[in-house]
Amino acid sequence: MQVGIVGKPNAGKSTFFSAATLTVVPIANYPFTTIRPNRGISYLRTKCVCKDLGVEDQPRNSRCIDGERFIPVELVDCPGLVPGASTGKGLGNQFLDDLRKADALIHVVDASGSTDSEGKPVTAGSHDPLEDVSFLESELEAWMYQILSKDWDKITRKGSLTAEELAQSVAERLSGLGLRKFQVEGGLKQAGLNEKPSQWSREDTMRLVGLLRRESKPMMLAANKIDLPSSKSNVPRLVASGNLTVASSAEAELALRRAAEKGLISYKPGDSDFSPGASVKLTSQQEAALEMIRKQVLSPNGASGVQECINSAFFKLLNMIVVYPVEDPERWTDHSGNVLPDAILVQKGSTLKDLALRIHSDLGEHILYGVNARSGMRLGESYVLNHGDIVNIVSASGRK
Ligand SMILES: Nc1nc2c(ncn2[C@@H]2O[C@H](COP(=O)(O)OP(=O)(O)O)[C@@H](O)[C@H]2O)c(=O)[nH]1
Ligand SMILES: [Mg+2]
Repeated sequence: MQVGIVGKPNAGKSTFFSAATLTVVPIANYPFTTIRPNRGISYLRTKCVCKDLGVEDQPRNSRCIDGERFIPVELVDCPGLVPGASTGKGLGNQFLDDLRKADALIHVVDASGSTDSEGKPVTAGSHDPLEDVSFLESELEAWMYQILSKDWDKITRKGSLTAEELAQSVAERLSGLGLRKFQVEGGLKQAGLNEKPSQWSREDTMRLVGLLRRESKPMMLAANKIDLPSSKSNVPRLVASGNLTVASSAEAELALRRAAEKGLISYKPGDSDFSPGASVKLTSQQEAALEMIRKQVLSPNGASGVQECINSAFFKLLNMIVVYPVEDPERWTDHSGNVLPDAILVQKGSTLKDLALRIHSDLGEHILYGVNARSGMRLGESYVLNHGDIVNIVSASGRK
């Protein structure tokens, strides 16, 4: 699963991306935070089950700091989207390529209204960030409409199609966006469209496209630059737009992570405050800058918001949960004795067998049953996993 950072130029996308991928706590499996210039590893933060169990864990695929589990996820910093993009303006193949691969989007919005619709600086508060929201949605939809309507007459010429055939042709056209046939069928039903596409109006098609956009690219807002005073009145307006919205200051988060990296402060991404570093003494200038972040961002907002955006994208937009597979259900370890070695992200609704297949195809194909490692209860292969489950999978090809 991959989350794309989108928005107009100068909204703070790259700052957000740099902050979110600056690893204060690198883990062995991911020595590089940047995979390619615009692709990087960020971390989800979730309360680790080690505290519940009262054990000291030895994570392998993730990190645990003070009982908080940090699980690697992929982020993509997409090029800025400007008005007219769907007709070719400033919209390179790079953008489409990045967008295609993203499973969900974080739209970084300049909530301070200090940049116009193309990202050029204007007087703070003079641009309405709500415009950027509807604008990006309609650009994406215009682009999807174009893809869909290419050779559309080939479909419509046939006159009446079966529901199946129609969903198939629409899904084929939009397959690059990761849309599946059943999702298109749902969209057609919800849009109340019949099997005679020749009778559809442009509004009909656009309604369908709107539904399919939400389905294939669920999006949330990072109401960014909340350290600037003109953001104050805009954040509630962005929340009221109905989109999942998290207020953020990417710049503050970047400064905090850099300070933590240098040992100047003790701070974990997502913390509501920082404390002095163990050894290094701050200059008065550094102290003043950090105090400003505390006063303008952390105190009023509860956190910088960047970590909450990453968490919301995976937990809320993509409906992921975290489960902990173990090989020894009594000691919660892998075969080398590491306690709670792996924290794995799966989609809500996944079964034990889905998890087994994720770990290894062999394990999934030969699964016999599972064990809930907290209760010792046996679980069937169709058991639906819950967030925080610790499970042992028993297969005919050996225990895992
Ligand atoms: N005040 C403030 N400025 C920010 C914030 N995030 C980014 N910026 C500034 O906005 C400008 C554009 O940022 P950048 O990340 O390059 O935007 P992009 O074009 O969307 O990638 C830079 O000058 C950043 O320092 C923030 O949270 N607060
Ligand atoms: Mg950028």
